[in-house]
Amino acid sequence: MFCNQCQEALNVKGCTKNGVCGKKGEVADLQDRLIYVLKSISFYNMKARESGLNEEATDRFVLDAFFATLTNTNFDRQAIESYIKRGFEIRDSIKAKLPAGTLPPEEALPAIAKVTPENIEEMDVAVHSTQNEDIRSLREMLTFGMKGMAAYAHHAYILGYKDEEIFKFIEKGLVSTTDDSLGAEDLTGLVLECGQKGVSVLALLDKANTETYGNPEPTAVNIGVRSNPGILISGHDLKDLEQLLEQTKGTGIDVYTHGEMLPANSYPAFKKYDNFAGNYGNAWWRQNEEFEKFNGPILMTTNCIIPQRDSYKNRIYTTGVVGFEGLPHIYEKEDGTKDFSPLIEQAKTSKPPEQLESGTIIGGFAHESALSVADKIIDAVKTGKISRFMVMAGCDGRHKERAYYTEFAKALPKDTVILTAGCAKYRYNKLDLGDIGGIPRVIDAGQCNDCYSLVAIAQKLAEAFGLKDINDLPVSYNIAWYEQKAVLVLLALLSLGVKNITLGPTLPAFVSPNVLKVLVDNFNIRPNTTVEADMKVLLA
Ligand code: FSO
Ligand code: SF4
Repeated sequence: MFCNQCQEALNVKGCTKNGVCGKKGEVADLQDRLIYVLKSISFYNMKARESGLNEEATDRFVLDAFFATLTNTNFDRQAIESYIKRGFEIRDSIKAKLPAGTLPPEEALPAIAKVTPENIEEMDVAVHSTQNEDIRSLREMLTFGMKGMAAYAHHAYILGYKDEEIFKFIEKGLVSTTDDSLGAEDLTGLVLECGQKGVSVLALLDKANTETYGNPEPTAVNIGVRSNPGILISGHDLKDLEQLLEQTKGTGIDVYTHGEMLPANSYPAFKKYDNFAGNYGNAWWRQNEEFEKFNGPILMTTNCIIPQRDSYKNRIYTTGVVGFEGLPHIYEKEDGTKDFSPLIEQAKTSKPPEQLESGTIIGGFAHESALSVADKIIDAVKTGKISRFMVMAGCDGRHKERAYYTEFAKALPKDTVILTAGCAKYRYNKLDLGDIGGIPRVIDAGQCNDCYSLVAIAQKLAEAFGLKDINDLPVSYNIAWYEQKAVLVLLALLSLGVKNITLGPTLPAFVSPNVLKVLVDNFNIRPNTTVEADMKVLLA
C-alpha cells in the first residue's frame, strides 16, 4: 500500500504498511483498484453521455464509491470488493450499449478501458506509481480534490439535488489522471477547474440543505445530557438524522449529535423534535473515550469513523458509504428510506449517557442568519469595534500540534471574530471568547459541508465595502486541514482568488516542491509556524 491523502500521512510522506488512521494495507490497495475501475467507467460513460445514454445509477455509483475511499470512511474489505464488482458490471453495461463506431479501435484503447476483474491485480493502478514527481503531485491533488467533490455531491444527491456539470467534471478528471499526454500546465488547469466546480458543488449542497431543512438559526446547543437513554449520530448526513428523529419520536429515546453532526441542532426542521437532546462530545478523533461513555447505540453516517474499542463495539452501526469490518450496516431500502429499529431496540435497554460536560454552545450562523445581522457586523467594522475576521475553518485531528489552534484562538485580539465551519471548531468553540456588541466572537457556519456560507459572507462584506478584490477585506485565513473535503475547500478558495492562506498543521504530503512553488508564487500560501509569528503575519 501507499497512501498520502490526508494530513496524518506517516512522517508527512505516506502510510506504507497500515494507515495511521487504521486502514489496512489490503484495503488501501483495494481502494486504489476501485478508483481505477471508476476511471474505466468514466472513460466509457463520457462517450455514453455524448450519445445521451448516461444513466443516473452510474452518477450515483461513482459518487458513492469515490466517497467510500475518503479518509476514515470505509475500512471494510468486503464492502470495497463489492464496489469493485458492481463497478465492473456497470462499466460493462455502459460499454455494451455504446453505439457502433463510438470507440476507437481495440489497439488504440487506453489501459483504463481494458482493465478486467481478472487482470486488475497485475496492473499498476495507483496514482502514486506516476514517475514524474510533479505530474504525480498534480494527479494526486486532482484526485483528492475530486474525492471531496464526490462527497459533497453525494450529500446533495441524497436530497435530490444534482448537477450534470459536476458528474462530467469528475469523469473527465478521473480519465485525465491517466492521460500521459497531459503536462503540468494542463493538470494545473484541471486542479483549478476542480476548485471552481468545488464552489458550485458547495453552493448546490447549501441549496439542498436549506431548501430541505430550512436555514439554520442561531441556537444555544445543549452539551450536557438528559436522563433518558440515547442514540448518538455522527457524520454529516442530515437525511439519516431526519429519519432517526422521526423513528425515535415518542419512544422515550433521546437523539444526540456527535462531531460534525453538531450543526444539525440549528436547523428548524430538526429543532421541532422534543427528543433531539443536543450535542455529545467533541471532534471525531475523540470518539473512543466518548462513545465508551455514551452507553447507547451510535450511528456513523459518513466519515470520520475510527477503529473501535471493545467497550462499545457491540453498539456502533454504520450506514451509507461508511463501513467497518464486523459492524452491522443499515442499508437503504428500495424506496430510499432506512430502518433504524435495531438501534432503537438496543437503546431501550441501554443506560443513559454519562455526562461529559454541561451548558450550551452557540451555533447556527450559516449565511442566512449571519447576513441577517450584516448591518450590525458592517457597522462594527466601520466603527472599528471589529478589526478583522479570522477564517479558521477546516478539520480537527489527533495530533498534539493542533493545540496550536486553541492557543491561536485564545491569543487573538478581543476585537477579532473567528469565522468557522467544519470540525476544526472543536479546538476553540468551548472557550469563553465573548462577543462584540452581541456578535459572537466565534461565528459557526456549520459543517465542513457548509463552507459555502463563509464564501457568501465574504462576498456580502466585499459588496458592502465596495471592494472588487476579496483580498482587500479585513479577513485572514488560518485553515486547518485533515481529509480530502478540506482539499476541495482549499481549491475552491483559490479559485475565488483568495490569497495569503496559512495552512496547517503541516502542508500536504502530496505537494511536490515545484507544485508548492506554484502555489506560493500565485497564491502566497504559507505553512503555519508558531502562534506568535503567525499572529503577526495574519493581523498585518
Ligand atoms: Fe471533520 Fe472528519 Fe467534516 Fe472532515 S469529521 S475531518 S473536513 O472528515 O469532514 O470536518
Ligand atoms: Fe495514512 Fe491518511 Fe491514508 Fe489513512 S488516509 S492511510 S492516515 S494517509
